[in-house]
Amino acid sequence: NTNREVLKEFVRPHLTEERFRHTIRVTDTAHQLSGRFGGDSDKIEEAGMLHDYAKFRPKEEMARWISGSVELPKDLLDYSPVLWHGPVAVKMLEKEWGPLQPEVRTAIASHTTGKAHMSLYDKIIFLADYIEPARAFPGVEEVREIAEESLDQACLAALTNTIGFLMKKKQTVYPDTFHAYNELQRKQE
Ligand code: DGI
Ligand code: FE
Ligand code: FE
Ligand code: FE
Repeated sequence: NTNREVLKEFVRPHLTEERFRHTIRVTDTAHQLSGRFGGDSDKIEEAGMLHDYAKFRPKEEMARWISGSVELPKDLLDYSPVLWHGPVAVKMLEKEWGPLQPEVRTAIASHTTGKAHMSLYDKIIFLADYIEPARAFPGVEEVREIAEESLDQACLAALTNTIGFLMKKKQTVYPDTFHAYNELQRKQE
């Protein structure tokens, strides 16, 4: 796949070797999920390969992208900087890569927190990032099993784990993470 090669060489200089390998695993996992649940493979490929593009940008630089953008939510600045790299990546990529298709943009922007009304692409990238084979979070194996059957239920399980983990560590939880959780939980009821 030539596009994958182009994407690889584009992202590689921005990532560590370990993060680069994670990026490949997320893209492969997203492809597998897409085989099960649908979606266009070129969009999956692009979102997977680009999702952590901004992961190693300095905090100050990411904060400037957020403050300077009319589109990015300013309340991100009240929450952990680990949440910033997704939304910031879409702004940086528009400048440094080129226009992104809307499905690719939102999948990258929401990959860390989730959000309400996630699209098929948002869910696939969010879940692939959580269950890629090298992930070893407590409970990840159960989420992998659920992902064999249901994209919504697997995302819900991942969100439940993440929220529980953050609360246990007495960390704040970004509201979009609760919105994603609430919506999928309601669907189950
Ligand atoms: O970039 P990756 O490491 O591949 O993965 P990611 O973008 O999903 O980031 C994972 C981290 O983000 C993990 O430590 C949990 C954290 N996280 C996810 N949602 C929230 C959150 N941290 C806070 N403080 N609040 C959230 O809502
Ligand atoms: Fe990430
Ligand atoms: Fe994630
Ligand atoms: Fe990631």
